[in-house]
Amino acid sequence: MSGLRVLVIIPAHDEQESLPATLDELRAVAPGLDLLVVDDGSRDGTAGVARARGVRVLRLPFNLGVGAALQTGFRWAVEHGYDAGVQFDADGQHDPATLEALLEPLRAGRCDVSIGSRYVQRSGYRAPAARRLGMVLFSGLVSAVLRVRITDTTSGFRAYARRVMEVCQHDFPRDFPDAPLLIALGRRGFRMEEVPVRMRARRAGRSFYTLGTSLYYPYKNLLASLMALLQRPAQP
Ligand SMILES: Nc1nc2c(ncn2[C@@H]2O[C@H](COP(=O)(O)OP(=O)(O)O)[C@@H](O)[C@H]2O)c(=O)[nH]1
Ligand SMILES: [Mg+2]
Repeated sequence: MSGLRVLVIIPAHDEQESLPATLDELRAVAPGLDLLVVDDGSRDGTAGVARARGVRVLRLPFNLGVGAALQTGFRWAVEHGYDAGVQFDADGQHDPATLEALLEPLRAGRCDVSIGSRYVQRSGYRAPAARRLGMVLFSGLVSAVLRVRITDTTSGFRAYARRVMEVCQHDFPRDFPDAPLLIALGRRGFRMEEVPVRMRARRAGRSFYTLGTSLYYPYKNLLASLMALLQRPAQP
């Protein structure tokens, strides 16, 4: 399956500062991959800087959040015949040099979702303390439920096989596509594998994990994870 058609889906919200360098680097390092920017109701020039580079842009009418942006990308990928989709941050945190390693388990047919993890191997990345605590909690929860060790549930660097995107285009957790998404996918029988990656600091702008969201997020995410556990998986 080396001839996999891959779409790199880049959710972007007010990322005009970071996006140009992110797109240029992707083009330089992974020239064979198609790029799609999903502009999530940005108020800045996000769509413009992408289009100026000839990159296709889907614009959501207003801010719907990372999950909806990703789901939009999945739907587009399925409709346009892609075999796999890669979720990739607009802010330059993800290194395109590790894209091939991320895709390898999919190409080899070992799994359906491959997750770029900061914690499989020691890396220079150190998240803020509150976020680290949440990561330990959710990695424990997801690993226990799915009986496969997932160290990085909030990683936004993942590759999804077409069959996963086919399901997710219709059925997708609201808000954060983190632990609840992994639980829902695992319960549908999709196989997951982590690939060690290094992550960098974002180039500019702010993470959507602010003080407010990092206090609110764990409660909401825990509830959403429990919901994902209770829900009967829809048949694909
Ligand atoms: N801040 C924010 N980012 C969004 C939204 N929708 C899509 N994104 C994009 O989703 C990606 C991940 O967000 P980011 O703030 O980098 O999260 P982090 O890497 O987990 O700290 C970035 O490329 C954002 O531009 C949204 O509603 N808010
Ligand atoms: Mg980021």
